[in-house]
Amino acid sequence: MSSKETFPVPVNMRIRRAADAVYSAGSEHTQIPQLTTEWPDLSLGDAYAIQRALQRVVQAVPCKIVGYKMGLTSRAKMEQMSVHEPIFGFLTAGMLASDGDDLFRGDFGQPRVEPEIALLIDEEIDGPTTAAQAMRHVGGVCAALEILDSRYQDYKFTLPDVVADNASSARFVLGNTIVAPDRIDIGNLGMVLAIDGRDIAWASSAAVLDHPARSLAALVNLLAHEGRALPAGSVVLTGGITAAFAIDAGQRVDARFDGLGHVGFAMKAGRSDWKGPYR
Ligand code: OOG
Ligand code: MG
Repeated sequence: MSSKETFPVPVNMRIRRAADAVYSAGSEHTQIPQLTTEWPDLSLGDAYAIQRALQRVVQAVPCKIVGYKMGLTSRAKMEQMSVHEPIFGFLTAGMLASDGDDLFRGDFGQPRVEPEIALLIDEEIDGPTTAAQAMRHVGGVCAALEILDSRYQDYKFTLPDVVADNASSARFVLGNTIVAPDRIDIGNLGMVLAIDGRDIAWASSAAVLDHPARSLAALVNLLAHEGRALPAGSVVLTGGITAAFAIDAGQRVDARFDGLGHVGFAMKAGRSDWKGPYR
């Protein structure tokens, strides 16, 4: 986007350009100014239109969409980012990592990590729905760590900025223990997050909208608002239980959840051949 233009740029073109800007920043691990500096009246509706345009660009790569995530669903996260409304973004095959994988600092711009409950969706869910109805479509629950990497300078954004940037999504690591939802009460699971073997945060999954199932229902209802259903086979990240923590090369991150076991990764120095979140 250029501020030198003297004629009004049609909104569709602005949406397309904004999607290209966040796509390039994500692919090149660079940071851009917030979209709202040049587009101060960017609405939440426009921001989700940018995210959908980004999703179309990503699918054309082609890169597979493997699920969705909710963000800003806990008070800890809302206060940390000064954004007080839950949002969603999409998850790609390129973002997925396994428990124990090594990640590389040079593959990210400004990485932060947060512990989450992940839900594995067995059957399509079409909204509107309630938390209890939505949970009937969940086949499994597992522990997760999300690695966020805002494409905005100094990791600062407004609500529409972060929505347009696909909710800062970069990578996520799933734990290997998958538990059937009727075998565990995900409403109040204790969790400890450790960096380099030192416990740095403790929380209950109840921090996520009082119950992570409510986060799933909120996602389904937000998608329904756009005329979309949550596909069978989706992974859903329900949102950070604690604030997010910056991570650097040489650090190791581990989370332990009641009933869901452990999930962790090491952040190594250097770069890998990882192609970024959109490949
Ligand atoms: C925005 C993404 C928030 C969560 O779980 O709250 C999010 C950010 O904090 O960069 O993923
Ligand atoms: Mg998150």
